[in-house]
Formats: sequence, structure tokens, C-alpha cells
Amino acid sequence: KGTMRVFKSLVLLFLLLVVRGSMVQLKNGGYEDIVIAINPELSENHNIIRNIQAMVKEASTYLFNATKQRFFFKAVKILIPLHWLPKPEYLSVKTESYDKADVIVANPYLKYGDDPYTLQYGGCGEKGRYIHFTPDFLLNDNLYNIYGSRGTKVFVHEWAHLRWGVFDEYNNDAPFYVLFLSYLPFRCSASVTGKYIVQSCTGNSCTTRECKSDEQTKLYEAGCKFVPEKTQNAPASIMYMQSLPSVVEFCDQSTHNEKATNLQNKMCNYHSTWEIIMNSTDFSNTSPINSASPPFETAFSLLQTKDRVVCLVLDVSGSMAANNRIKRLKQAAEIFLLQIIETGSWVGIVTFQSTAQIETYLQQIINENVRQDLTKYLPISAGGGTNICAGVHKGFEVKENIGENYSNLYGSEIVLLTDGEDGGMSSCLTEVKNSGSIIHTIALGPNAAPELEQFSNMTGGLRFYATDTVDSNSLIDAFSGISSGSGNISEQSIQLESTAQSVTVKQWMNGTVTVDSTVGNDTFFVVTWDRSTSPPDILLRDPKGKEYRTSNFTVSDLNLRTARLNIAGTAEVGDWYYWIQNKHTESQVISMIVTSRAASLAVPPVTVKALMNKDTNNFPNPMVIYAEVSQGFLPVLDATVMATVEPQTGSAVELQLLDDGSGADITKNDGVYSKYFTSFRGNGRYNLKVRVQGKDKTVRLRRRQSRALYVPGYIENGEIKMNAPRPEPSDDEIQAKLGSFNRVASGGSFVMENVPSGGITDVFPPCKIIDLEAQYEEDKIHLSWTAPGNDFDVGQADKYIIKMSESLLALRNTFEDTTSVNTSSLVPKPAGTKESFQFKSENVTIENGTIIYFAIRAIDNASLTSEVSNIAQAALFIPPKESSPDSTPNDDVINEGINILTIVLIVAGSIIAVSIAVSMFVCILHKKNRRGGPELRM
Ligand SMILES: *[C@@H]1O[C@H](CO)[C@@H](O)[C@H](O)[C@H]1NC(C)=O
Ligand SMILES: *[C@@H]1O[C@H](CO)[C@@H](O)[C@H](O)[C@H]1NC(C)=O
Ligand SMILES: *[C@@H]1O[C@H](CO)[C@@H](O)[C@H](O)[C@H]1NC(C)=O
Ligand SMILES: *[C@@H]1O[C@H](CO)[C@@H](O)[C@H](O)[C@H]1NC(C)=O
Ligand SMILES: *[C@@H]1O[C@H](CO)[C@@H](O)[C@H](O)[C@H]1NC(C)=O
Ligand SMILES: *[C@@H]1O[C@H](CO)[C@@H](O)[C@H](O)[C@H]1NC(C)=O
Ligand SMILES: [Ca+2]
Ligand SMILES: [Ca+2]
Repeated sequence: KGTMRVFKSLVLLFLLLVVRGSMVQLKNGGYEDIVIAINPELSENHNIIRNIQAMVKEASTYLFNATKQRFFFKAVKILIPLHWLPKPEYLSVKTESYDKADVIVANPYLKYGDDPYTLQYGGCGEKGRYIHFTPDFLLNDNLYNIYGSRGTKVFVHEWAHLRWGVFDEYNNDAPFYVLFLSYLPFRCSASVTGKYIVQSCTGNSCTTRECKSDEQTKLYEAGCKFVPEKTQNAPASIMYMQSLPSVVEFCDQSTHNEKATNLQNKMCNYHSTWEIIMNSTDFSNTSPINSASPPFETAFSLLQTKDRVVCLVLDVSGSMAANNRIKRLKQAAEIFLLQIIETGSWVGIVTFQSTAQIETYLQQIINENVRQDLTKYLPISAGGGTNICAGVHKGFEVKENIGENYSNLYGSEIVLLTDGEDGGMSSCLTEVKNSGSIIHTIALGPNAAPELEQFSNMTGGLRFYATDTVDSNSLIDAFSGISSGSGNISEQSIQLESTAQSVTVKQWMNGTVTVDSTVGNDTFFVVTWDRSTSPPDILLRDPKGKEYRTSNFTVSDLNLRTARLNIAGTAEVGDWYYWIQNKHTESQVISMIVTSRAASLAVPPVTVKALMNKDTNNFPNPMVIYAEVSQGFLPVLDATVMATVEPQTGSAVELQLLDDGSGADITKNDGVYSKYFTSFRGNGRYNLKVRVQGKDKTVRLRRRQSRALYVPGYIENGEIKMNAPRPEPSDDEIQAKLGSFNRVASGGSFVMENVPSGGITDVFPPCKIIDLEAQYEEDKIHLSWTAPGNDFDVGQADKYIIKMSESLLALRNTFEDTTSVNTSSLVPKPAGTKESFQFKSENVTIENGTIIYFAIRAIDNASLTSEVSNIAQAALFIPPKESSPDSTPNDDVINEGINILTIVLIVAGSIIAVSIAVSMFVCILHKKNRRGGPELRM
């Protein structure tokens, strides 16, 4: 018991990793090829383009000064949606796409979302994925008072998140609990002047007054907000209150406050933003420019998206006859043509061996007949050598029949599949690079050319790897993953299921697929098998009890190993059950694939993106696997997410990805599920597939981290001018019922290098603990964290080392030399388990107001040690005798009967749910029970 009040809010943080395909280049300090894409959902509005241009131009000058004459924005491409009226000045897109853009302009899903933010992946110094601006933010000048000018302030703030992987220096929720500000300013620069204001509103009329604070404890009352002076001299910091006119700098080592409980500190090991920026490759690759302003004004090009044009370039060399490859290719490519490729797209087909041949020129998919017709051109026989360049060449020729609009290859896509090597591949690399065409590669089998991925690398294409293991479905999953990068999610096919198993004679494959309310149009159930020429016995029952049997499925004469059922209209929401019996005389692999599209234009479907931190990895670095589960821009929480990693040789590895804010998962409850992967089975390609299941879970609205600070108001000429309070969503809007759902997504492939052959000795330490929290409980200190594993976040560590100090930097810099906590009784639990440890420190006296810091490391049985954890702080305050009730924030919770009267928790870090940051627990001991003196022995 005890009257404990916890102000703990969980804020959402979208951290991830890879910059998928960002093509930004830095040349002589100038950023080029920045892509700002307008979502195809937005109606035509040229002010959006105009305001983007004004914003970036202004930001360029400001960035140049803030980075001490180092960086500026040289060239920006603005991607205009297909449906906006064409203009002569619009150029064609080449390899740019909405999905790969650095900045997107899109409506928030649900209102209240005008805060600009950066979807930031991964740790400190790692690039983010994109910056999201809403049209309102770009069009409504009234928001200037809240976020500051778009160009000079906000864009540079977000760019720093995106490009250099730095974090906010304010705490999203704690600023509004500035209770202990005078002890522990949350601001990077304590020199920002202002007042602590409390605002109370009745109806439309609001009054403000200065917050009351207690003389001795310096505690401010609840609801207190820091309102800065509009005119002041503080030059820092852009990652804190970028809106202040005087702010022109990032915090550096001299102005940085490492004790502030903000994300920058937690993520970047208590270093300042400028230190992190100075540590970036951008910084080391440039030198300052001797000039007062950027040497070039930002140049803009306007590129308009075109209809999707895709050419399948398929290997039919002799090796394709092995392992049933040519038949599996037919099954998989047919799924692409009939179910995946978006209506309105143009598709052509080329095959190659020693020479290449156009099977069909481009045809526009205007109806089902065109799709069916295209499948007739899929190859059915194989023979000859492998000449990849010949295939790519012919692929470039198929667009010849579609006229003026496509006078070049810009923006077209090639899906290049091969299973063989080709010594002459390098002969067409330059041509490919200059073509303006995007090449997606599918490497099939263990002997596919190792250089294949160079094509996708150079052109920003996707990369897949499919094995010959039939029951992994990897070839089908690769083709299913090639949907358009246009951002037009309602037109895209979504994979609900893809599963396969070997079924013995007369045995069954039974299962369930859930169709949720966000999808259901254009739904296909596809059963494939690999031996018999007639289908197995199929029974499929919809949620209403309607039954479909084998005879209701279509088996094409051209492909005797696929049965396909297209559900008319919108498929029933709920669980679909299937029973499939193998009627063949021997066992065979049977698979079930289900795809669908959005049911409504107004409700975005639940989607999954599976990602990795790298495309190519050097042993012994771990891979990190991520799955981003979202509905529109909202994270989906509490789903079960399983990843399957399939190596070139050896069996596939399954692992569960977690959104628990420990190990590889930097943020708890952000809809990004993560895990380290270290079970390497040798060199070569690995493919990734992710399966997501939701059981009656809810989508919750969370604000994003890494967003521009919403300033509550300003003091101008001594007068307090409050901004409109930030609009807050209601509970109904936060808890949208989603029901059950199923999703499957391919995450593409990665390549491992330098994996030692033979037995691997343990080279993987436990992962860094990132969620250490500390708190006083009576006269003890209570620490909690999530257990790391033997190998990063897998397995079980051997022991822990816990250290404490009154100096935060001592723990960071000289961990070994600080005071040890006796951990002999502490045995690590399996990875992912919550650990809890309580101890009484005999030899340290904590005085009123003292803050003690704690950090922890884990050691595995091979004596490999994790990095030093985040640093948790515990502070003790004893309130004065005469504290007036309304000077404390918790006057309503006084309980006379116990020792500890009020415990105010500012879980600054874990506010960021995540665990992140430092958690600071402040105990206030009741004066009555502590008359004896201000000291507490721990
Ligand atoms: C440029 O930065 C310096 C400090 O780094 C600051 O004193 C100066 O006011 C800034 N100039 C502009 C135009 O922002
Ligand atoms: C700078 O980068 C190096 C190497 O990547 C790293 O070891 C070091 O910790 C970084 N310093 C800071 C302040 O992040
Ligand atoms: C392409 O490959 C180069 C060198 O192998 C690598 O440095 C680069 O990051 C890759 N680019 C992409 C977009 O994968
Ligand atoms: C699949 O369903 C059939 C028909 O209900 C049943 O006979 C069979 O035992 C089930 N098989 C499995 C593996 O569940
Ligand atoms: C399945 O096909 C049979 C006849 O082939 C037809 O009578 C029945 O209505 C079909 N079932 C469904 C659910 O469409
Ligand atoms: C889905 O199909 C229904 C008819 O069943 C149609 O009214 C709706 O517009 C379709 N949704 C989309 C996004 O095409
Ligand atoms: Ca997460
Ligand atoms: Ca280990």
C-alpha cells in the first residue's frame, strides 16, 4: 500500500532503422536528390508545392548557419500525384517513389495530427525513415505561433532527426509536469527564459497565472507549463524549442544538460546533439564553406508520377528445369498477374536464356481478361545458357508500343528473376543505372548470380531471395511483395495468408484465415500443390457458413497445379475455415495463399512492413529484424508477430518479434516489433517473411515522438499570450476497435559475409539494457529492467554487474570505477523477462535532494559483456514542515498513515514508454514521520 501516485504516460515513439532507398546525396555540403512526395490521396493544391519550396529555401539558409557553414539544401525533387493535372514543366519520375521519399505530405489518419514528426528508426546516429507533414501544417500560417516558422525552424529540426539520428531535447509529457524543473531542467539550455504558467479555462474564456511553487522543494503545481519569452537571447537549441526566434544553434557539449530526462540523452548516451552530428559521416565527408550564406539557392524539380509500368524479365535457362522451378515460377508469376498488380498498370513479359525474347509487349490491365491473357505468356519450358543483360535489354524494349507518354524508361519497373550466374552481367550496369528504370531482383536457388542485387541497389528496387524449399512459399511471397510504391494503399493487394506444408497421402491441411473489416475486396483464395495434376479436395467455409468446394475453384488448363477462388464483392468479415485433403498417391506440398484489397477508401487497411537494419551484413554483427504494423499512420499494438528467416542452406529459423521496449526494440508500444537475429547458418542470402496475427486487439492512437514541440504560448512585452490548447483526442478516438486480423509480408533478403565455417564459438554478448528504472521504496532501492539474453536478446545471461554513483558521467565514462552493488544473489532470468532487484545500501548516506544514478551490465557464460545500460536516477526530497497543501501537486492524495506520503514519479524516460530514458523517481517523505532529521539512510 502507500499513497503512490504515478504520473506515467506512455508516448509513442516510432523508431526504426533503415532508410529504405533514400537516395539523398551530399556533395560539397549540399544535399541533393531529396525527395518530397505528395500523397496521391490529396486533391490538387498548388499552394502545397509553393509552400514546400518556400520552406526548404528558408531552411537552407538556417541550416547552413546552424551547422556552422557546413550543410545546405541544394536540390529537391517534389513528387506530384498522378491525378493532378499534367503541366508542361513537370518532368517524369525516374527511380523516385512515394514509398522511398524522405519527406511525405499526407493527411493524418484521424484528426489532431498536425504535429510534424519524423519516423525515426533505430538508435542514435541512425537515419530515420521519413518526415511527415500534413497539408494543414503546410497551408495554415496560424500554426507558426505553435511550431515556429516552417522553414527556419521546423524543417531543420525534423531534418536533424531524419538525417543524423538525433532526438528531442524536451520530454513530450514531462514539460507539463515541470514540477522539478528548478532541480532538473528538461531543457538543453537552461538559459531560455520564461515563466511557469497555469492556465484554467471555463468554456471559451481562459485565465492564466504564474504557478505556485514551494520555497524549499521548488515543486510546482500540477498543470504548470513553461512559457518562454518571445524575445530573448538563448541561441539553443533547435532540438528543444525551435520556435523561438533567438534559437539558431544545436546544443553542444558546453550547453548540453546530460541530466535532463529526455530522449536525446537516453538514446545518445548522454551526449549533445552537436556531438552526434559531428560524429556523422556527413560531417566527416565535408568541410566548412567560407561564405556567409549557402553557395547555391535550393533548386526544385517537379516530377509527376505516371501509370505503373512493369516488365517481368524471367530466366528460362536450362537450370530452371531443375527443382520444379519453371512450374513454381508459373504459379508465382500468375499470382502476381491475377492478384497483385494494380488495375490500370501496364505489364509486359520477356524471357531470356542465352538470348532474350519479348513474349508480350505492354498491355494495360483494364479488366480481368487482360490479366488472364497475360498469364498465357508465362514460360513453361527451359533450356540454354544465362544472359542477364540480354534479358534486361529486351525488358527495356517492351514499352515501345505505348506511345508518347513513355518516350523513355523513366519510372518503369523490371522484375528480374534468375537462378544462374552470368559472367557478363557487369556489361550493362551503366546502362541500367542511367535508364531511369527501377529493377527489382528475385534470386532463385543457391546459384543465382551474386552480383544480382547490384541492379536493385543502383536503381532503388526491391530484392528477394527464393529457395527451392517448396514449403517455404518463398517464390510466391517474393512476387506478392512487389506492389506499387505509389502510396496508394487502397489500390494495393494485401497478403493475408501464405502457408504451406508437406501433406502425406490422405492427410489434411486444415486452417483458419481471418478477414478483417479493413479488407475484403478482390479477395482470392489460392491453393497450390506440387505433384498431382488434379487438385486436392478443398472445403472452404465462410463466417456465415457458406461452403466452397473444389468445384467452385478454377483450375486453368495452362497451370494444373493451382486452384483459385475469387470471392465476389466484399468478402465476409470473420474467420474463414479450410480443410484440404491430399488425394494424390504420394505425399506433396500443399499451400494456401490469400490476398485481398482495401474494403473502403475511407478506412485505411492494416498493413505490415517487414524490414531489416541492413542489406549486407558482416559477421559477427547481428541483424535486426523489424515489423511495422499499422493502420494508416497509427500503430497497431498487441499483435503476435513471428518472423521466419530462411538461409540458403539449412533450415529456416522462426523468432517472435516484440514491441516491448527492450533489446532490439527501442520503443515499447509503437507498433514496431523488433528482434535481434544471430542464428547464422553460413554465408550467402537469407530471406525474411513476417506473419502477423491480431486477436480482437485495438488500434490505439499515439502521438509520435521526434516531433516539433507544441509551444503552449509566449510572453511578449511582459504579457502572456497563450496559444490554443493542443487538441486532444477523446478516448473513443484512441480506442478504435479493429477485431482479429491476419497478415503476411515478405521482408526481402539480406546477404551474410564472413560467417566462419565449422562450429561457431560464442561471439555475441547480451544486448544493452535500455529500460533500467530506479525507485526508492522506504529505505531500499528498487531497480527493474528487462532481462537481456546470452546472445543479444535471445537466451539467458550469466550474471549482472550493477553500479551506482552520484555522478551520471562517472557511470557513463568509468563504469568499472564506480561503487558496486552486491549482485551475488541475482541470477539472470531468460531474455525478455522482467527483472526486479531490491537492495539496501549500507554505506551510502543520501541527503535530501541527492540524486543517485544507477547503471547495469550483463555478462554471458562466455564472459562477453553488454554495453552499459541507460542510466536510471533516483532522487530523494524531504518536504519542508510548513509546505502548504496547494503547493504540492498531489494535495489530494495525502495519507497520514504511512511513512511515505507522496511519491511523485516523473518517469520521464519511460514516459517514452519505451523505457527509454532515465526514469526519475522522487520520493517525498512525510514530514511527520521524519522529524528526526533530513537524512535517510539507505
Ligand atoms: C548564425 O549563427 C550564429 C551563432 O552560431 C548567430 O550568432 C547568428 O545570429 C546566426 N545568424 C542568423 C542569420 O541566424
Ligand atoms: C562516434 O562514433 C564512434 C564510432 O562510430 C563511436 O565509437 C563513438 O561512441 C561516437 N561518439 C559519440 C559521441 O557518439
Ligand atoms: C549499394 O551498395 C553499396 C556498396 O556495396 C553500398 O555502400 C550502398 O549502401 C548500397 N546502396 C543501397 C541503396 O543499398
Ligand atoms: C482436418 O480436418 C479433418 C476433417 O474435419 C479431420 O478429419 C482431420 O483430423 C483434421 N486434420 C488435422 C491435422 O487437424
Ligand atoms: C459451388 O458450385 C456449385 C455448382 O458447381 C454451386 O451450386 C454452388 O452454389 C457454388 N457454391 C458457392 C458458395 O458459390
Ligand atoms: C469494395 O467493394 C465495394 C462493393 O462490394 C465497393 O462499394 C467499394 O467501393 C470497394 N472499395 C474499394 C476501395 O474499391
Ligand atoms: Ca517497438
Ligand atoms: Ca553470448
